Amino acid sequence: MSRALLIVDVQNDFTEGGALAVTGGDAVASAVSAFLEAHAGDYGVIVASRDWHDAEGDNGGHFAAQPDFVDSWPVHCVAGSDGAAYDTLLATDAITHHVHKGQGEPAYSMFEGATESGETVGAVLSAAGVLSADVVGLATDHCVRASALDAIAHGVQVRVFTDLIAGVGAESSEAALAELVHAGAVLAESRDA
Ligand code: VGL
Repeated sequence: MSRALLIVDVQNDFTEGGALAVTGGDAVASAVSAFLEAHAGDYGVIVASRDWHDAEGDNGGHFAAQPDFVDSWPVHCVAGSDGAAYDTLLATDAITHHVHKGQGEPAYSMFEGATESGETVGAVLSAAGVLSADVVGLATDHCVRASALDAIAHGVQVRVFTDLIAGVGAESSEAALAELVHAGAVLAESRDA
């Protein structure tokens, strides 16, 4: 029985100065690093995802010249680019599994991606006997939402640390958190960890 920390898309393109910057992204990166310094040892696995889109094509309609910022977006997190790298403020030493997602597809959830050895996040959690997971990262209303919903669907008890997330829109982030609570997630603060 163990606990997982799921760190969603803390990447340069989603933090201040990035192609699809989320306000508060840098603060989340720093706060997750501080949290890891104190709490990495509490977790059996620490899984971090990176959006890793193809440079060619529109990644299943995910990239658009005139994005609506709901279902389509400016070009971001192209595989291997600076924008796709973990934010420079994120301490990555304690991460046990690095997941890439979104090659040719939107893939909001880290459960749609795979580790460097080709495992899904679901397989990683099952193999480690994970029954509960804490979810942090970017963005609340998109990839955090989708990843947390998939964790619940995988049968894991989910806490979302509300001080370690940031969203694209205020209203859509509120709605995402309400949806997560309805689905069974607990909203907590990292100091309660
Ligand atoms: C994300 C918008 C587009 C995210 C990814 O990581 O939340 N948001 N692609």
